[in-house]
Amino acid sequence: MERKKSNLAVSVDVTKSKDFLAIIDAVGPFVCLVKTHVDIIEDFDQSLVQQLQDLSIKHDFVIFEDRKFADIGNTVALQYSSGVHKIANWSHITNAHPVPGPSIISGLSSVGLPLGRGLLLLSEMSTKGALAVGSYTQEAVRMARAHRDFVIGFIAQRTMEGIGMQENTVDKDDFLTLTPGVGLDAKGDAMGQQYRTPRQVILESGCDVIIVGRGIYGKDPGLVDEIRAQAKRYMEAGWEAYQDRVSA
Ligand code: BMP
Repeated sequence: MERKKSNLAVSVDVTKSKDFLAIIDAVGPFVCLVKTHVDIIEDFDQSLVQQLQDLSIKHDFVIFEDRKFADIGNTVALQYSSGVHKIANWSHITNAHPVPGPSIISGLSSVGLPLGRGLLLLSEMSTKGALAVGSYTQEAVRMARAHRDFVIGFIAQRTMEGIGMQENTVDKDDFLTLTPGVGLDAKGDAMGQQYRTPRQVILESGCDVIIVGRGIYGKDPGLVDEIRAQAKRYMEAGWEAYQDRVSA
């Protein structure tokens, strides 16, 4: 993030590998991270993974497969390491719902730790009516604190710093907060998504990274110049809000 002066992550939720790679190559210079949902790609094969890794090196970004694991330890270890996608082989970080309890972290870390991978826990969600609130969020943060060797942060709507801690605790967290539900032009979509601006997310809510999908690639993945311009716009808005937060 510091090297590229970017706290922008782009979520590339398209179904064709040609569009997927074209968007990533266009936004690459502006992002610290690319977030994927490889299970929506219709023509997925292992060569796509190789090309994604090449782009990650070319543009210096981290790869995050947004897999949202949510099962027992034994099952998530298999889903993470095996199957068609073999996520652990190529995705630097992935994420999990804390709903099964700490065993989900043990299962995933048995695969990911030896490979130097990291995990994000979903302690909140951006959607209307989300159930990840209150004590659920607090327990997610406690789970993360108990597994600092593998958990590097959260998908959440605000910083999780200090949540669930006793008052006067001197212990400080050092987790990242990556936040989806970010848009400069829309307030939401027709399926419950809710958007806030980079300023609200980074400056007011103390998050670190903005995750932007449709706000950048829009409706037509072929408009590469427009996608590049939007990526630059979101990168500048995110970084300016971050600079304002750290200098406040
Ligand atoms: P968009 O900016 O187009 O709404 O996309 C948001 C992305 O972030 C999607 O890939 C979605 O799966 C993900 N996401 C989210 O929107 N809210 C959450 O709480 C967690 C997510 O992973």
